Amino acid sequence: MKDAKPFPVLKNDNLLRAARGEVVDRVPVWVMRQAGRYLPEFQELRKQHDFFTVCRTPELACEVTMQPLRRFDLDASIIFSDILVIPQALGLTVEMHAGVGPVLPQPIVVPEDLKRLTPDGALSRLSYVGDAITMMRHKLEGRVPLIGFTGAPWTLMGYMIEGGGSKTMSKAKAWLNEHPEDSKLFLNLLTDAIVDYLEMQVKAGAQMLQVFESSAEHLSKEQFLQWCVPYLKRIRDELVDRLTKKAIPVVPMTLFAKGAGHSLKEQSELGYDVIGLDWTVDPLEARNLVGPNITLQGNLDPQDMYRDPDELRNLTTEMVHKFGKSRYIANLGHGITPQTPITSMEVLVEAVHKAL
Ligand code: 1CP
Repeated sequence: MKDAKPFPVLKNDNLLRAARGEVVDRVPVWVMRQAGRYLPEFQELRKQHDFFTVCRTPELACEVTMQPLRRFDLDASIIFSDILVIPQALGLTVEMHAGVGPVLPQPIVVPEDLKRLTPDGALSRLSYVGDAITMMRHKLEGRVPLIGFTGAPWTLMGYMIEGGGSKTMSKAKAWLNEHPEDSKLFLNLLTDAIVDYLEMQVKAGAQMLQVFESSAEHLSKEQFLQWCVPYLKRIRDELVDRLTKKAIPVVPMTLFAKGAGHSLKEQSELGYDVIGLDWTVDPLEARNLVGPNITLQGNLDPQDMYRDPDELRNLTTEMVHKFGKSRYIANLGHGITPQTPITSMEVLVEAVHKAL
């Protein structure tokens, strides 16, 4: 992007400072899925446009990314997209069915099906995400940093085998047992695509990256260490290597492995700056396990957003007190759910900022 306009100067960099372990003015807060169905203006826009049309049209993706920032005093934005754009770019059809979620009508059933995937050219089919990121950096006018993201290999493999979301991921888990060599091939293929994709996002202007290993919750500790950790490490190492070789500044990275509180120490050794926690993890125990040099993110139970405002305020304050002001980014322990009252977001954000 030789002739590209420089990006506006960042005014609120508390998120990036927290990620790097620097002093913050206030505890930064953002919310996973902060753009989405709990916002009436999102629902309104979705009536006019199909989900993936929103993802693929930079103006629409930016509009939706901006929606929560107009309402709440958040410290970060996250580009509107979905983890399933990678399976799409690899040649699988992905549909978004109302009330169901993502559906992949021709999933990967047997190892032979891996031949249907089209890694060549996948990155160019994702260029619309880069376009949205670059546009969003300008539209933000430096107000807060912009986070880019990806699904992690095991989580993407799960959706691609199951043909959508699954309560058990049993077909994908059966693959790990029955086709271990092909599982490695599959996970490596996804890892390669992910590294390309994250590099592209950084070049486009992403100031921080989050890797969602949301389906870690279906694996035992042993399986997590075998089927997630090596690929998560490869993503971080290869991305840093590539950016460094090209003299592109490395951005902070967050690993959110839902349900992997059994392996916090192992997660802290993978090179990520930030470890995201779900609500099953105690903040003080997490800090003891990861040590002082990792930033923690999380971890209010999304269900607490349905409590009355005083209770929510108290729970949030208590959480922030437990984590403390240094090396901490406040968030929920998973995505905000569609029926959440708007006022709960206001209470949460204000309580985080006032806690310390
Ligand atoms: O019709 C709609 O509008 C669908 C709702 C929706 C939204 C708002 C989906 C379908 N995806 C999204 C956006 C989205 N997805 C973001 C946007 C940025 C933000 O504001 O945070 C992000 C970060 C994601 C990531 C994502 N998609 C994850 C990882 C995070 C997590 O929640 O664990 C996963 C697992 C998905 C898959 C997915 N996409 C959509 C749904 C409903 C699901 C989950 C389906 C399931 O497993 O049951």
